[in-house]
Amino acid sequence: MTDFSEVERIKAESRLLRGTLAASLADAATGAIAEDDTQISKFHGIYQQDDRDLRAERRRQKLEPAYRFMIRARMPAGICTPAQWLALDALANTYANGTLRVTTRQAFQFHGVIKRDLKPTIGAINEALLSTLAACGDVNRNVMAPPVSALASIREQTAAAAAALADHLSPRTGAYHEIWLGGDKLASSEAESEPVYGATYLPRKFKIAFAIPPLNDVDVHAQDLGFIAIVEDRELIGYNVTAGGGMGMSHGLAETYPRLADTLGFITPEQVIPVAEAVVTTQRDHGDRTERKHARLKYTIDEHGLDWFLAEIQRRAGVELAPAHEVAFSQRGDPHGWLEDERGAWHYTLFVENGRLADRGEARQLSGMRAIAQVHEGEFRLTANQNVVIAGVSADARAGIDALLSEYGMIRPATPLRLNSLACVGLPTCGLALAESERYLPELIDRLDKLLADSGLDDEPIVIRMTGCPNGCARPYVAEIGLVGKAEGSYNLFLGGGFDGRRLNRLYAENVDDQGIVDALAPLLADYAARREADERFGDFVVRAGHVAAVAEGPQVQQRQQN
Ligand code: SRM
Ligand code: SF4
Repeated sequence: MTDFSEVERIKAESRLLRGTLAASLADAATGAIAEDDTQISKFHGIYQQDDRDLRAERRRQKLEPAYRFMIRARMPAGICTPAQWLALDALANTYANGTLRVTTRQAFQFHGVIKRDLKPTIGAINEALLSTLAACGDVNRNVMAPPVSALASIREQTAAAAAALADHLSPRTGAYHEIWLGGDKLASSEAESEPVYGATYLPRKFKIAFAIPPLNDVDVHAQDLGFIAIVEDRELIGYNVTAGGGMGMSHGLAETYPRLADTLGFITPEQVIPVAEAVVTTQRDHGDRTERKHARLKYTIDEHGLDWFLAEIQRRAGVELAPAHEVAFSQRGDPHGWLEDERGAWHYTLFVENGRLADRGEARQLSGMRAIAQVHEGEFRLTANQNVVIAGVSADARAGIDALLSEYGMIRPATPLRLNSLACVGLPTCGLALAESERYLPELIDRLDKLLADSGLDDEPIVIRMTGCPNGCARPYVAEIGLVGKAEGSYNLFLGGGFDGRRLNRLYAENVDDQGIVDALAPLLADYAARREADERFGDFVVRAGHVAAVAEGPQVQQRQQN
């Protein structure tokens, strides 16, 4: 295995994800787990981190870093019940840092859990009938599907398909039950098998989303595999299949790049699972296991060519894909506030800035959601835009929800720019962050809002996204304004992404600080206000006006960023 990456060795020796995790958890001499286990724990939904705000001081005091763990609970299509919400909320306060974090993949994260509290936290998540298994790691991650659609039955069908697919692609190892839930130890893992993944799982993470046009809230073209619902006469007739999307890149490594998915063709709803399995096993067998930075499906497709890839999928699935249908996307943001669906059920989308549910002064979104969960009879759905939908409210129950939203100060005035903003977690928990993200974007938006107001653009829903490093967790390369951390206080500014998520943006300015961002955007926004055409989006304008170079439109677009 000499050519294989170190993580491949760790997986191969892990006995289907056991590693030495049990011993690591029992070791009271350190707040950390063994180094190899930090890779294996990801498959169990756990990341070892340390509080980076405390690093220097801990070092000065000659203490080990303040090790804390992030736990991710996955939920296909972002759906959970009020009882599950209450269980997670209790854990946030008992074992985590008193906040709940909604992620850009419709999942929940807990931050700040110490080692000895991992077991009770994971036990309680499972008691609530949720799981952290495969929330991270080289496997299929949380499967996304739209949380709201005026077409209730189509939403239901895509959510059910997402759940079935998540189940089908879930690891089969008994390690999770054994380590976290007191399940019986197997004498040997040889009795077990991973029918889809095999003993070394995938070369890298793998991501799937369902979308219902015209809403592209899940950024379907940024996913390894996408299913775009095709609806005729209000009936779901099947899906366009897309493959090869991904955001991650590394500064200074030109062979890494964000890429939008290609469209492969059309399939019927019954063909979703065989086609998905064919894509996953193709990536399992042909993905790069020597270099993790080059191991995502997007690179496998670029190496082997799209024709080869399509032929391989069709052969493995025993399915011939039909020509894709025309689709148009016109919106990516969530429909904030109340929305009624075709069956007369009401859904309230609550804006949660950067996904952090917390109590801050009079704005008590965490407590407010707890109060709502105590009376709500429908369900909750997390959105890929880091918001929460209080779903399935009867007309009679609306007033009660409204009263709680206002009692807990949960609705704060927010401009369209803020409502269309996303920031990844970044500092202080993310070990890969080069710059602030979640803690900084709200302030920057205050300043940009002033610029927009000065140019009479306060009603413009410009999509702005920030990440603390180039990995792209808030999908910044499909934003109209993308800010990607390079170093403390310094960002690369990308402009010109398509409003519909179907065009990558371009690098516009490097290493800009707070004032540099404002200075770079001020003349562009003024020009936009002066010269834009009717209904022209900012991302389209900067391309048309020549502020950034044009890139090809359409699903096959691919752009290698300048580094
Ligand atoms: Fe991510 C790694 C947070 C969505 C691309 N991501 C990380 C880690 C786990 C850092 C690490 O490896 O040590 C971050 C934990 C931070 C923390 O303290 O919580 C992290 N990623 C997140 C979340 C929480 C961002 C958020 O603010 O919501 C999202 C959790 C999603 C979930 O529930 O599963 C999150 N990450 C994404 C997305 C968006 C998406 O999935 O649609 C992407 C871009 C799409 C893609 O995968 O290409 C993304 N994360 C990455 C990458 C780059 C992967 C690559 O191909 O290069 C890394 C780094 C890695 O894997 O080595 C990464
Ligand atoms: Fe961390 Fe980078 Fe992802 Fe932000 S984009 S959460 S800084 S890995």
